[in-house]
This record gives sequence, structure tokens and C-alpha cells, in this order.
Amino acid sequence: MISRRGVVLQGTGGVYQVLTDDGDTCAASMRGRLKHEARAGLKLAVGDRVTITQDDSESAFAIDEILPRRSKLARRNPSGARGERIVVANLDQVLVVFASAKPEPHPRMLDRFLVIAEANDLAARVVVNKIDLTSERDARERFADQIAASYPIHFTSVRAHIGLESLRAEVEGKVSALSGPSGVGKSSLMNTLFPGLNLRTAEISESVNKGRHTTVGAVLHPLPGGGFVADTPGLREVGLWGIDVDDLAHCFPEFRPLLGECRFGDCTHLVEPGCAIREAVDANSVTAGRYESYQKLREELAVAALDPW
Ligand SMILES: Nc1nc2c(ncn2[C@@H]2O[C@H](COP(=O)(O)OP(=O)(O)O)[C@@H](O)[C@H]2O)c(=O)[nH]1
Ligand SMILES: [Mg+2]
Ligand SMILES: [Zn+2]
Repeated sequence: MISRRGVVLQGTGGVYQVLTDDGDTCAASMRGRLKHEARAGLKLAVGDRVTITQDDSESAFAIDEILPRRSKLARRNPSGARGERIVVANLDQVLVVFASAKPEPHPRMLDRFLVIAEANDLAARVVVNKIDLTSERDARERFADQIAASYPIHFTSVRAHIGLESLRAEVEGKVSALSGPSGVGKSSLMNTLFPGLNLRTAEISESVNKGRHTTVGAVLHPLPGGGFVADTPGLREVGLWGIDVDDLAHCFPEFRPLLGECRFGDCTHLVEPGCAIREAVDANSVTAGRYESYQKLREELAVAALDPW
């Protein structure tokens, strides 16, 4: 009985598509023993590396083992009682895609996506697409807060072929989760960067999906030059759930060097005197926009903590 290793591309109704390291795509279900462990909390996720075997050449493949994860994008239960639901495992980075126009970008919503990535200890990369509709200069102004916070940022246009090569270089060979509002050009971007990928774009999915509910789980798409892109139904689905109010400040990378500097050890960075974060905002070394995002998300988490379900 030969055991093979591979990665889970997607799963529905207990059947998982596994891409083996030697390039075959197999439909596999979990072995009984693993199912038992799954009920105890060890759930299989898209992006997981697994071993599969076939009892004989006629039978279906079975997943025997989930290999250790190096990272994950998860939705955590605040109390920890019900564990967590892993959206994608073994990610290298999160690509947060926004448009410079159509739809109108909301920088505070972008910060929310970035916080989710940070809370999962995942590197985040910002992509501002559709700069043909504004200009790179306007887009840079609009996203000045995230530039100041030192996030890597790409300005792209699928239509005008701008910024595509340097984005491809950062996606190829890595495992990335694609996130951002719908209609910003996520699928168009990936299809243009990686011909043959064939992700559904707005034009197609509108007609195909009419009246149907869209896929719930993430799907991992292998890239022709190596690496994968996970089309998640949206990081928003992951939500802020499970982020501890007191961990929020750590999810703003530009706050981190200041966090030991406040007068009070338990500073909330909202009202206390001698707050290093608020002093940095006054001194313009932390932008007012990013601080506003902190305030809003903090408020939201405080409300959620009172009534988690
Ligand atoms: N003007 C302009 N339109 C674009 C660009 N990229 C994508 N679009 C259009 O934006 C719409 C949404 O694209 P889609 O890839 O489906 O967005 P998604 O929902 O984020 O995956 C489509 O009509 C695309 O043709 C771009 O760079 N410039
Ligand atoms: Mg899409
Ligand atoms: Zn403070």
C-alpha cells in the first residue's frame, strides 16, 4: 500500500480534492480514525498537507493523516469552548485587494482586513487595483495610511496592464489567500497574472450564480509556476471574532514599538493620560486614520465580548 502526500484543494460533503506531490488530483475521504479525531476538534482544512492511501487499486483514496500546519487563517471562538474553524491552512500571505474606484474604497474597511491577517500572524500585502480609473497618485493619497504603516502595496490595473509583473513575482511560488470586497477585480487580476487559472469574474458568475447560493468554503487554486491562491469567500466571514480586546493594539504593526511606553501598563490607548500611542498620533508618527480604525474595532470587540453569540 503506497502512501502519498498532497495538499487539500477543496472539500464538500466529506469528499476532499487532494493534489498529490506527484501531480495527480484525487478525490479522498477521511479514514474513520481521522473522522473520530475531527469530531474531537482536529478538523481538516483547505491547504492542509495530508497523506493518502488506497486500500487496493480499485478503491477510493482515504486521508490517513493531517501533517502539522505552519500557519492558518482561522475563525476563533472568543471563549475557546468550540475551538476554531480553519478557513485555510499553511498560508504564506494574505493579499488584500481594493479598487481605487468602483467600488469606492474605504480605508477603514481595509484596516479591518489587515487586522484579521495580523491576528492570524500572517503577512499581509495590499493591492490597489483599477488605478486606470483614477491615477496612481490619487490612489497613493487614498491609501496613505497603509503606506505609512509600512504595508507592502501594489498599484495595479488589469485594464491598463500596470503593476502586474511585480505583483506576480510576489504571488508565484507562495500560498496566498485572496481577500477584499467583491467587484474590486480579484479574479480578473489572478486570471491575468496566471493565464489558465480561469477564476470566475463578475460577468460570468452573475449569470451562472443567479439564484444559487455561492460556495461556502475556500478553494485552493494551483498556480502554473508553483504556489497556490485561495479564493476565500471573504475574510469578512472570518470576522474579528475571537480577537482579544487586549491583543488588538498588537494587530497594528506601527503601534508595536510603542506598546511598552504608555504610563499605565493596562492602557487601552483610548483615554488615558501619558498614552504613547495617542502621543504618536499627535506627533503624526501614527496616522489619525489608523488610530480611528483602532478605536472603531476596539469598540466593536468590546460589544462582542459582552454578547459573543
Ligand atoms: N476599469 C477597470 N476594471 C476592472 C479592472 N480589473 C477588473 N475590472 C472589472 O471589475 C469587475 C469585477 O471584477 P472581478 O474580477 O469579478 O472582481 P472580484 O469580485 O474582486 O473577483 C469586472 O467587470 C472587471 O472587468 C481594472 O483594472 N480596471
Ligand atoms: Mg471574484
Ligand atoms: Zn496607551
